[in-house]
Amino acid sequence: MDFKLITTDPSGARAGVITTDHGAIETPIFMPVGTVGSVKAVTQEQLRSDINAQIILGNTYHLYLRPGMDVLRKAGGLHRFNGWERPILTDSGGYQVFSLAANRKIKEEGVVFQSHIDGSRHLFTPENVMDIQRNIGADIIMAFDECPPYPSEYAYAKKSMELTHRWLDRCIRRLAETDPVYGHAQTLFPIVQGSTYKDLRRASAEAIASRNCAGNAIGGLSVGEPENEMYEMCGIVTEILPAEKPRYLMGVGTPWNILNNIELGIDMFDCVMPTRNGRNGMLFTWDGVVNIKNKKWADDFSPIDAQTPCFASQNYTRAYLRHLFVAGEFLALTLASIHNLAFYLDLVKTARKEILAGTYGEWKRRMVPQLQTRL
Ligand code: PRF
Repeated sequence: MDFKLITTDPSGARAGVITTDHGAIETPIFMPVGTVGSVKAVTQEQLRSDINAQIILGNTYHLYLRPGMDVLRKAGGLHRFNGWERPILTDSGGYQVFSLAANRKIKEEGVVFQSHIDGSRHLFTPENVMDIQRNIGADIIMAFDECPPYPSEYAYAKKSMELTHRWLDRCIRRLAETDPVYGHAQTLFPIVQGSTYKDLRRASAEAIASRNCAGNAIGGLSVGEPENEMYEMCGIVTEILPAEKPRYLMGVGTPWNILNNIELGIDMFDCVMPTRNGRNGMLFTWDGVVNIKNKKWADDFSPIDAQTPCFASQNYTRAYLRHLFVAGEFLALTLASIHNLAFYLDLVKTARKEILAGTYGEWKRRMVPQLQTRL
């Protein structure tokens, strides 16, 4: 993997290009979440041509439990299995195992947990999570970390962060001892933790930077803390992480969260919000947030969002989409997901243009209140 930082705007926002063996990614970028290897309700063709996704996410935790490593190996890896030929990033399970699994026990060795699907018992260690991600075959793979809940006591947050750092060294060692299964390169991103404590965030960012990996991630944010604390922690960390490497803020967030964090020097984002909230009738547009189930849209024959350059956004009316939701039609889930993802991709693409023009800060200050409007 290679990262070229093209420019840093006066505001601090960055534009760059990540190159992987499955193609290039223009940053800042939003990565649609395909937890089980599928971006819910959306086909690969729609992801490519309507949404213009450049990279999608998969989850180690889910893919390991189902379909399992045997099927993924036989398929030739996730790219072959789901037919997505562009880059893929897999999260390590270091978040899902804490948010989804039952009866989990954290030990130095790893995490013992019970599957949320059938209750079966499993052990994740830094070593086997690297092996699993080798078998899935994503281009970018994440270190095995612990994401402490918010709020966490200082002492717990510190112990947890130190464990994440020890686990990182075991991830790095395991990757050095093993080869990619499918021929293409796989790049490890370590994850900064430290909860909402400034000194821990600084210590973690320094520890992560010292491992000299090709890209770095920030975890443990957007877990219930106030937004201003997320921005404060993110700002502390991006000042320490090396400028010449991509920075990925995990699981964030709303359109305005993304714009504010881009200004803090973040290059990559993922979040279930455009798809999950979309399936619930929440639409993100350039004019603000729409609850499409609301009666007020019943006879609104304007496009979902005339400004988002996607077929669904421009050719389906708010009235029709509301009708589909009210009638419980499956197409509602697909159109809402396509629109929201196309909007998120258009948002970061437009941000990139503003960064390249050197006008990002001013543009962002205008856009944030507009995007937050409840229509
Ligand atoms: N760690 C990992 N994945 C994550 C997170 C984390 O802290 C978050 C936190 N927002 C989302 N996804 N491994």
